[in-house]
Amino acid sequence: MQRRIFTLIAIAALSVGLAACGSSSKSSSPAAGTAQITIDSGFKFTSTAVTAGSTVMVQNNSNATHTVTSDDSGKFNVSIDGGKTATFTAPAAGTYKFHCNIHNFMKGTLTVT
Ligand SMILES: [Cu+2]
Repeated sequence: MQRRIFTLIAIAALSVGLAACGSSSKSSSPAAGTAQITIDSGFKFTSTAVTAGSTVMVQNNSNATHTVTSDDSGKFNVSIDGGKTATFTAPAAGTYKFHCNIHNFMKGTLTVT
């Protein structure tokens, strides 16, 4: 009985270790300067095509906070503080129109292949 509990603890510790390892390598993979969506100081989105399921990096080069929010609700929605970056997971292949929730005039399109 005691041995069984020890085994369970060992398995739990191992899976935590694996999860930590997986997340650390994931967060370091998008190198600086490879943002797929950028926001310039003119409140404009620029985007390049991304692959389904990949990590999409958004770089906010303005001083204001913006969001990248899919027009089709729930596909993606991320808020990026001025001068910062944020990431989200690309949805299934398709063409997605998106906007900024804070500035309604800001619109962009993300192509997922
Ligand atoms: Cu905005």
